[in-house]
Amino acid sequence: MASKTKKAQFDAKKTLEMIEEQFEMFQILNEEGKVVNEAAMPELSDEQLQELMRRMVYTRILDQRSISLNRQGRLGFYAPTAGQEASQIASHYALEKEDWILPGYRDVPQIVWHGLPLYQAFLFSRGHFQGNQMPEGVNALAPQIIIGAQYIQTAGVALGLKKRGKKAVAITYTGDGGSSQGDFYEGINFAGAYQAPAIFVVQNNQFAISTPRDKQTAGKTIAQKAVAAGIPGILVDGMDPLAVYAAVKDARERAVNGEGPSLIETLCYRYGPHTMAGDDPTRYRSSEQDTEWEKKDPLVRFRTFLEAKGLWNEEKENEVIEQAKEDIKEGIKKADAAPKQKVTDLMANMYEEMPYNLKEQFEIYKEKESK
Ligand SMILES: Cc1ncc(C[n+]2csc(CCOP(=O)(O)OP(=O)(O)O)c2C)c(N)n1
Ligand SMILES: [Mg+2]
Repeated sequence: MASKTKKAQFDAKKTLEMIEEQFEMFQILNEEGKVVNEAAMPELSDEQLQELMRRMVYTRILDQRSISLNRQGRLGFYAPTAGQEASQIASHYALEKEDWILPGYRDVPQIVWHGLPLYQAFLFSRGHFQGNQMPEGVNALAPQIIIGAQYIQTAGVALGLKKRGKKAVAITYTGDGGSSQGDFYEGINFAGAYQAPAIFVVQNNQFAISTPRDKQTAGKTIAQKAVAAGIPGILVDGMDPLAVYAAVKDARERAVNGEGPSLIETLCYRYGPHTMAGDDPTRYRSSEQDTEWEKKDPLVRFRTFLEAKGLWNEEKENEVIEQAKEDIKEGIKKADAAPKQKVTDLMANMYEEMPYNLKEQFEIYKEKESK
C-alpha cells in the first residue's frame, strides 16, 4: 500500500497561497479622490496633471460621439472605452514618443494620443486601409483583432529595440479574456527569457464579451501569472489614473535600464457593451455591479482631486468637451473625404511583394474598377 505523505512535510497549496497573497492592489487615489499612498505619488507638475485630466475627458467624449456616430451608421466596428480611461490614457501618459504601442481593438485612444489623426481612427472603424497606416513617426501597429496575438509581436518588437540599443519600450494591451490565450503566455515568457523591454498590460474589465472574469482562470489575480515567466507582476487599481501612471512609469524605467519586461493588470470596467455589434450587457451583468463600478469612475475621482487643488473647474472641462466635439466633427469630415476603398487597395497594401496568384486577381479587379 502506498504511504501517505505527511501534510506537515509537504503542503502543495502553500506555495500558491504564499504567492497569491503578495498581489495586493496598488492604489494612490481612492474612490473619493483622496491620496491614500503619498509615498508612491508620481512626480507630475500641475500642468501635467491637468493635461492627464484633459485627455481623459476628451477620450470620454470621443467614446460618446463614436457610439452615436456608429448608431447613425457613420462608423463601423467600434469597441466602447468609457470606464477604462485611467487604464488606457494614464498608461499611455507614462510613455515617450519613441515607444511602440501594440494595441488591441479597444485601444484606439492610446494610438490617437500617440499621434494617429482622428480621421484615421474613424477610417480604421470603417475597415478602410488608410486607418491601419500609421503616419511616419507614430510608433504603433494597427489594433489587433486576434485576441492575444499582440503579446507575441510585442516580445519581438521589444527584442528588436534591445538589439538596436534603443532607449524605448514596446507596450501592449489585452483583456482578461486575452490572458487565457496561449499567445499571452508565450509572449510574456519569451520577453522574460530575453529580458526584452516590454510592458504587457492586461485591462481586466471583468468580462470577455459575456464571460465573467472568474471563468478565465483559477488564479486569484492575472498579475500573478508573471511569476511563472520570472518577471514582475503588478496589480493596479485601473480606475486610478495616478496608480496606473506610476506603475507604467516604473515598468518603463526598469525596461529601458535593461531590467526586462513587466506584466501589469489594471482592474477596471467597461460601462458600455462589448462592441456596437449588438451584445446586451443586461443579459450577463447586474445593474448593481454597474453601479458599484461607476462609483469608482476615474474621471470623477481625478476631478475631485484636481478641484481640491484648484487645478480644475467646470469652465476647463467645458473647453475640453467643445474642443473634442469640434475635432471629431472635422475628423469625420476628413474621413468622409477619403477615396472609396477598392478591392485592389486591399491587395496592394497587404504585401510588400504580391504573390503570383494574387497578381492575377489584382489585374482582373483593376480591369473591373476601370469601368
Ligand atoms: C483568437 C480569437 N478568439 C476569439 C475572438 C472573438 N473575440 C473577440 S473579443 C473577445 C473577448 C475578449 O475579451 P477580453 O480579452 O477580456 O477583452 P475586452 O473585449 O474585454 O477588452 C473574443 C472572444 C477573437 N477575436 N480572437
Ligand atoms: Mg475583458
